Amino acid sequence: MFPGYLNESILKRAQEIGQLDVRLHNIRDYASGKHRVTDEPPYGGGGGMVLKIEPLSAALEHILAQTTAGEADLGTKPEPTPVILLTPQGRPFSQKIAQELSAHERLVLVCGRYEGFDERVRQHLVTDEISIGDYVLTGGELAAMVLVDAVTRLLEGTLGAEGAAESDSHATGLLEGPHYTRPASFRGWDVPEVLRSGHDANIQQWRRQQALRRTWQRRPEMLLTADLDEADKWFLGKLAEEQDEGAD
Ligand code: 6GU
Repeated sequence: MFPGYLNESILKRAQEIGQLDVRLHNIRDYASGKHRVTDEPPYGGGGGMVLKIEPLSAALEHILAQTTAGEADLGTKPEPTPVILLTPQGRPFSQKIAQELSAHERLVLVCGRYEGFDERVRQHLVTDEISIGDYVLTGGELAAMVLVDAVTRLLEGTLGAEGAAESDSHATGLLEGPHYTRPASFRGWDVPEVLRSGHDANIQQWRRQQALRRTWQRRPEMLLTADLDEADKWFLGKLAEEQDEGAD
């Protein structure tokens, strides 16, 4: 399920430059008995299958004992290694959480394709639970890849010339404003004059105001926690006035 996405573009480059090392482990390999059973019906009945604790415990024990490429850094990075269960019941994933996680030398992501996990997994084996949104996926794998992607692009050197993570939507607490490239006019649809003016201060101001405008229009609640200066607040006041006038 993972190699296709891992072997393209930025995640591929991150591995080539030694910033990302993904190791896949099949929980079944840690299950005992001829049939290597990893799931069973729940105590008390009720249908569905539940991930057993022993194979996951054995897998985690093995994985946490492994060394990482950046082993020397382990002592200097936040510890202990987060062991993250991907589940719709987890805390909602966000850019802020991606930033927190990117400080760790190593992350362990636990994906299940089960009705549920034995509750003792939550209580004793994992340190965190994360959801990528309020909808249900058939398994945690896609969610794990979402997390790997969002964290990897924050690591030094991964974006190269392609972009700066600092100005991304959400990184600043605001949505990004619009971008344009050539041609200056297409079917009479023109690029805003200010962007072609070469006047850097005006361009920076315009970009900031566009980011504020877009956030105001689409995700106004983000403005409550964004880092805003006096000029930003003045501009938002103007947007509010515009809206009031429109309502008349
Ligand atoms: Cl992390 N896992 C599953 N199975 N479904 C989800 C999810 C995770 N986040 C949102 N839906």
